[in-house]
Amino acid sequence: KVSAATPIVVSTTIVVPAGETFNGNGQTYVANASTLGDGSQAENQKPIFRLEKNATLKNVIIGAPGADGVHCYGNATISNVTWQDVGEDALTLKASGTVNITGGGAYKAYDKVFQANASGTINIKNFRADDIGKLARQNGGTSYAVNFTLDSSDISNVKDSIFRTDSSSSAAKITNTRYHNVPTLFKGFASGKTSQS
Ligand code: DGU
Ligand code: CA
Ligand code: CA
Ligand code: CA
Repeated sequence: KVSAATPIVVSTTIVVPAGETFNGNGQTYVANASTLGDGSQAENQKPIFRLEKNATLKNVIIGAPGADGVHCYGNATISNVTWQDVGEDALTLKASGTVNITGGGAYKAYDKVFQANASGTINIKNFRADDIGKLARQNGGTSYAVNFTLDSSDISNVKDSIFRTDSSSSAAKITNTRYHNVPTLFKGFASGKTSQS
């Protein structure tokens, strides 16, 4: 009988320094619920990973509890990262920059998967998401510009929308993506700021 590898329990946020790469080699990381957060919808949980500017996170599985997932302070590369059971949210852009998310997936997100709390760009490619509230959300009531793109992905069982903003300067573009049970692609964007092909 093949048994799953024991998850690594993270009690203190793992910091990936500026410009460096953290390769999880396919291992599963979970939060210590009592120090980082239980992965509920309670705010102010801590991230399992904190990426400083131009850091890369790759080949990581984030299990439950997922706490506040991954925080990115500026540009980041996220490659083959799977959130098996998203906690409060999966990844937050905390300081302006471009986040390129390629491969991997996100599952069981009661509300948001990706959260933009600063201006910038969030590019999502070759991604799978299922059983989520929203794929990406710009922080409610903010007016800075966020550019969202989604390409070559497969998104299913969404409660709200794929991309949501309250900012008239933000934009979103979806290409080459399949959906199943997705009620709305874009919410809150100004006319002319969205496209789908
Ligand atoms: O509205 O700012 O959900 O980063 C209240 C908060 C909220 C954020 C966000 C996040 O928008 O906490 O998780
Ligand atoms: Ca939140
Ligand atoms: Ca969840
Ligand atoms: Ca959060």
